Amino acid sequence: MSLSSKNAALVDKINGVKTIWLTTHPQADGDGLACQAAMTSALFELGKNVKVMNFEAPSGKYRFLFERATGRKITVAVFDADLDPAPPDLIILFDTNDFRLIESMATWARARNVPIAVLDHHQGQTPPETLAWTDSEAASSGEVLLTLLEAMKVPMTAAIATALYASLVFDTQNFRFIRASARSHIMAAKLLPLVTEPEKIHESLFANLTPSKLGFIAASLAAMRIEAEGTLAVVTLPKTMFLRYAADPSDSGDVIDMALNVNSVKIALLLREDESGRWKVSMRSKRGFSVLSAAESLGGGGHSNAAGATVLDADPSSIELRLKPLLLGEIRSKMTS
Ligand SMILES: [Mn+2]
Repeated sequence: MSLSSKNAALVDKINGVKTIWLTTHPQADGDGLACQAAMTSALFELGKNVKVMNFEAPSGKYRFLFERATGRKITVAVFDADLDPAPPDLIILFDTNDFRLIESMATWARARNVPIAVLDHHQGQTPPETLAWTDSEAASSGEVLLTLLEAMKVPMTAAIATALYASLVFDTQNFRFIRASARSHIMAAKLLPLVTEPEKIHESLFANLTPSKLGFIAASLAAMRIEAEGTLAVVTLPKTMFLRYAADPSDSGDVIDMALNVNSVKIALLLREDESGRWKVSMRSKRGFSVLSAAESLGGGGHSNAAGATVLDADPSSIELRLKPLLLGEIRSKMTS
């Protein structure tokens, strides 16, 4: 395989340095974290000093990646510019190319001349001077990382294969979102001979309900309204709901996913109170319907099928009242077109 000059430059850089941090976007998910676990094992093989440096501790369902996926313990540190840690020679950012998401680290690194390389599968351009290994046709960052590790001729170990397999099943949601390509399945076929208990990975990522979380989901679904001839799902989750069930804010992701699994629902709207009077608005839509401009109307952003905003000093019914005409307008215009 011949490498583009940009890809070759990243390989040279990794080979030439000693200390590397691996980071990913805040509210890290199974793709970014699994890439970090796989890359840590790979860099251990190459004799590098590696540190996973994130913006929060990984949530419980992802911890297995750092416990089981390697023979050596992986330390996951939380970045704090004020502590001014000893700078590494290189930082690799996984699963996003948006430096605004890691602004505190990017600013800190720039002042210390630490380069940040990108390994990602999202749309978007990295600046020409940025070291990068990207493929926007890949269904997961893990798939992109596998090509890097193959190019670097890193021997495939059980630890690396297990973590890459976790990235793959997470980001494709069990091979559902494969971008109409066989690449995810081909990758799985390559990795599986080295993955001892693949079903355990599926269990950790997807079958991680607890009785209290089930209670939270049941109460959230009971509070959900399905309106406009079944096309719009709306759910409001006050902070008290999270406290009652000891639920994590990220647990609301399962609720909005379920709303969109209703066959008639085109758009799902979730309002979550993070602090008193501070509401996180999340919207999801089926293919062909966009929630981006509704999010932008509240000063937020995202992309066509998943967007959101944070609204301060508001009550949920007034937010809903502002959004509903936009969302219903979107549903009507796309359903009649
Ligand atoms: Mn991803």
